[in-house]
Amino acid sequence: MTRALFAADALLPTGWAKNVLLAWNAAGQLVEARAGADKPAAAETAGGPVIPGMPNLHSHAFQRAFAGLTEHRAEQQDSFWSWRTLMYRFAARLGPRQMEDIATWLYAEMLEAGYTSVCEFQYVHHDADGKPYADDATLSRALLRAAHKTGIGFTLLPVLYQTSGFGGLPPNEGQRRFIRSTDSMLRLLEALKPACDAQGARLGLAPHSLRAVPPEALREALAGLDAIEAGAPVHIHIAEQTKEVDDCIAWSGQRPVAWLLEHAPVDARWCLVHATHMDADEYRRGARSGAVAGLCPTTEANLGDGLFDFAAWRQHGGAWGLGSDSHACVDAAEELLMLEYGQRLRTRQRNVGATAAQPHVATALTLQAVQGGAQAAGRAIGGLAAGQQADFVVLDAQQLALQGLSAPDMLSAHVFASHRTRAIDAVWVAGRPRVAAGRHALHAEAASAFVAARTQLLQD
Ligand code: NGQ
Ligand code: ZN
Repeated sequence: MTRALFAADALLPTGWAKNVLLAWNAAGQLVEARAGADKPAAAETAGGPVIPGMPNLHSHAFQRAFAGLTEHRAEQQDSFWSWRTLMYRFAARLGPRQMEDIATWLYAEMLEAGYTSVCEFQYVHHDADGKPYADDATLSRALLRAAHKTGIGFTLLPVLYQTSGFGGLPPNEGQRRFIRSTDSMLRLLEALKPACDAQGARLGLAPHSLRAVPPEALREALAGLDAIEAGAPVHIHIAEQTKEVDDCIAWSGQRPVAWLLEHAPVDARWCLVHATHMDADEYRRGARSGAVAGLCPTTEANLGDGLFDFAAWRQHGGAWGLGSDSHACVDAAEELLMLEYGQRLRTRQRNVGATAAQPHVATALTLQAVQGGAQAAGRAIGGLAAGQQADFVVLDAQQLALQGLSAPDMLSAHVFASHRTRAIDAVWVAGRPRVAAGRHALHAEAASAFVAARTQLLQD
């Protein structure tokens, strides 16, 4: 079995290096990532530059089957909230088989697109009537199976959801499949823990948002979580829409991020998903808390959320990573492109994502997003270094956009000059090849099961 790969060029945490030998153990963990190495006779040579696999820190898998279906006017002035009404309607009929088939195709797509792990923010818990399944963990287990089949690394974040708005507003009809008590949430985590451990997945908790989780429940859930999985990741949607900010101020006198920082022990285990609308003080305190900002550039654009102030966050040393969220787009390179372009449009400058240490935007952004994504996932997937999992992507040096370029320019071309084509040759997770010649082994069968599931869901 292959346990080593030799690369003429590889992106290490410190930057691009030449003649890199990647070697890993039977558990799929890198034991070395050494530059200036000689190629061992037995090692395979990568067909192009090797970059670290991108962790995807935010996914609602079932929404992949809904992508593209709300791009027409439904109200005089469509918004995030009118999209959400349609999304709830779509989610209302989803069953376990469809969940598994949609997620299997999605995770295969993710692997083909350069993501090697995913954090699944899983909130559809109950059956179509809102009653718990006989096995309460049914839909979460469907996602675990999909991850296992495709080989993608996994962090499962069961979602706590109790109210429809700040101040304890009762949930609405469209939310009936999401609702559970804090106690039943903790029991669900206990039930899922052995299944996660068995496949090397990390278990965490996602209080959906301050809209959906009252302060008391947030406190109790966090206290209970540590008894089940100490230090587990905690992800929350925060300040995505200005209405959410206004409602939070009306309820508490504070903006959502400010409220959270004051009332919860926000630190490096936290992922603040979206955090789109913050004032200067929230940027400073949020970044310094050590939490990861979970940026989902294409979904945030698709839903009309607004633009995160990337410079303000990074100025205070803020960690960040990428999520594909609603999966309007499933492509790590396109998320980087959208992030950088949003900031260029916002600041009327170029190469906003570059840093003092790393002038190439795609390289600088990739390294930071891998770090932040690994932190949010709560797994050792932080890049090409000993002790991290052997998760990596081999770019296709033969792709027209890349041919004849230096390694940093090949990554730039992958992100900025090859949209809607793929410049990925191979993808490895935990030292196992999952994508070869651009295709996942399950590509064909997973694609037809996905289309069948979507067709069922759209029939009435
Ligand atoms: C979600 N998605 O949970 O799927 C949310 C919409 C909500 C995004 N925020 C629902 N992108 O936030 O209430
Ligand atoms: Zn989300």
